Amino acid sequence: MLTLHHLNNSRSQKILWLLEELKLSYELVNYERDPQTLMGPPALKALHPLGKSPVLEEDGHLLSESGAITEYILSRYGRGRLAPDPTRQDHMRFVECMYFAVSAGMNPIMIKVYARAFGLTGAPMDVAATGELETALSYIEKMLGDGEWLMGDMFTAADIQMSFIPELANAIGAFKGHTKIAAWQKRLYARPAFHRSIERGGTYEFAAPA
Ligand SMILES: N[C@@H](CCC(=O)N[C@@H](CS)C(=O)NCC(=O)O)C(=O)O
Repeated sequence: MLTLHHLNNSRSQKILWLLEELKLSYELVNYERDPQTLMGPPALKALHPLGKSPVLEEDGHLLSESGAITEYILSRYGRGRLAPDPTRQDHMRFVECMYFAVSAGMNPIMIKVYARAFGLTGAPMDVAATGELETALSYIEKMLGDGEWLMGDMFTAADIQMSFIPELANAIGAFKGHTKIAAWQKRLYARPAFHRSIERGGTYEFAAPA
């Protein structure tokens, strides 16, 4: 049995959504952010040395890192769903998206979050991160092109993973004018599995089309 250790208003929502898209059976353990500090509770640190969510548990084994969890779920339970076949040319882009979503796409956001937390808004590193974030968002916009999803007409786990970037960019006031991303978000939030993930996990405040 799979168990997802889920923190409210976090990227753990993507895993919940993925589990719902694949219609897998799983248990959910909910953790709440501290309303003042927004940090996860001590129970998350007691669960795993990194103290972050998501954590996936299966038969007593723990897996952290949303990208790794997504890859594990797809390879173990996906049966070819939500990913282009590796022999297809666009599999290359799929893999790129999966890594971009947790690295180059997220890095400038985290720099800006820390800059704000430590009173460094407007400092050179914050300004540089603003530029990098704009580049990342423009790249997502370019990948979407005139397609419905990142892989054109095929909805994949890359759409789920990547959706967190504009959500967070919006949450820190750094999203404006990317109309293709905004239209894509509307399609994402219309998916029944997304709604099931909200019903199961509770409020998800980042789900606001920018
Ligand atoms: N690289 C990790 C990052 C995990 C992470 O930072 N999770 C945040 C929520 S989005 C968290 O648990 N924050 C609570 C805390 O730091 O106390 C992943 O992709 O899973």
